[in-house]
Amino acid sequence: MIKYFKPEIECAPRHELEALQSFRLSQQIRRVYDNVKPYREKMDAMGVKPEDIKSVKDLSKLPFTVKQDLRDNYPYGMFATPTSDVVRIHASSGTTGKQTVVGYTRKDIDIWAECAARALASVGGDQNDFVHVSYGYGLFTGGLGMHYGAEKLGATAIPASAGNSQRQLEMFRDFGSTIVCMTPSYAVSLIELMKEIGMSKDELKLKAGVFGAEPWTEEMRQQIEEGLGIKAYDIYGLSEIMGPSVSCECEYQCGMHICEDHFIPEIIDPDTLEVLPEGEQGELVFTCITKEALPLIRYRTRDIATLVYEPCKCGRTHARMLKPQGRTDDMLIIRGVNVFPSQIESALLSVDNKATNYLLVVDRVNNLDTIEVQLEIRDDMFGDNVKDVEAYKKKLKSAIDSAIGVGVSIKLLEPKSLARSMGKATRCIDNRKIKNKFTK
Ligand code: DLL
Repeated sequence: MIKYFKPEIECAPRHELEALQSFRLSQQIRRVYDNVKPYREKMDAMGVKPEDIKSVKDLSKLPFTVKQDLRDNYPYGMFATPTSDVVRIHASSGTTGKQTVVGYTRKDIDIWAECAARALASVGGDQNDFVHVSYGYGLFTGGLGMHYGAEKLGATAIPASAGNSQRQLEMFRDFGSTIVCMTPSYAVSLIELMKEIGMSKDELKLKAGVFGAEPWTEEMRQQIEEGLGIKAYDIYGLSEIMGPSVSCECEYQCGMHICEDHFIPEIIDPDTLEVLPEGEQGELVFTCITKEALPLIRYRTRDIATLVYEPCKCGRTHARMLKPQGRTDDMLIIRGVNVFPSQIESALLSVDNKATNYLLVVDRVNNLDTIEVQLEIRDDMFGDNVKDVEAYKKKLKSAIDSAIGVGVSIKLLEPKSLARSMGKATRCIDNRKIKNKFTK
């Protein structure tokens, strides 16, 4: 049975949804113009007044926002409310530059909890579920975001946070967890641990999981579904816009429904900044139409995705975003060819669907870019036959080379030599950047 948290909104006819978006957008732009100096300045510079924004069709008249705007106005300069109305802050997990601070009013927290409740309902959750939250609790939005969603749904939240993996597995079993929330890479390392300690998925009551905060492939989905005996759903979000549950898959697993009554999505060409037609891949941009504390307008996420507006079999009418293919800033340029780490992961897993412990090491040797794919071997993989090892390496190399159009080298590592992630996994080290930093 398909479950919804708020069917009248999630399944509203598109014309009603668009009318609501237009109304909220025009009100939001007025608020932002009056209360956020950097937006007032940007709009004035473009000659746009709040009264010019009457409907979603006027969105393209508005200025974009980028992460640097938040950094330039650190910490609270983009807030539209006094900090006395802000009941919580989180900070983005950016690895480069200054972290960015995001804030929420009480109403923002309520709306966020509702979006997270919708996400959990869309994967089949209800008040009978035990929602085990293994995203980190703290400045990262993952833990508290899903926790409030579970409570809003009326389910039982288990605030496990990340870490202490064996305890996590024991809690799954002893507390009867039915839905898990964690990064896909952490799920993979828990599956590995289950094998080591001899725990079977049949001892668990898990039925579904919402996995996000980092890119993952269909091959990895299959591995998690098999390893935990569940359905694995993709969930997306970012701190600047809200946190987890900006969008989430439904039981049909065919793209993540965006909470469009709160966030208007667009896809743009990151070079020309032109809005792209439906179905084209480009940079995802969001406008927050109900956020009070930090209402970002046309925020450029850097995530590369595609929007689909076709009605979904689940009955939800809200647009779906297809699995993000990576970030514009994650894209590697190897000898002039654009390569996304996710393409390599897909090729790797198409040859060996258990090969999830890998690391890409990019370097420049004699002025030539190189990629080494480091991959852990598993105890059960080969006997003593060196030929098997060579054949395996050859197969991997040829799948990856043809997927990305650039030759890679494969290095097999001892089991357990790569660090396991409990949050967002590090999949790529680009030594060219480190060298540039020091040679500058
Ligand atoms: O990662 C929020 C989140 C928590 C989402 C838990 C889902 C689950 P940030 O730390 O600000 O927020 O990182 C946001 O992570 O711009 C994407 O690049 C990436 N990301 C998030 N979800 C997905 C996903 C949280 N499902 C950044 N697939 C985003 C691919 C994702 N990338």
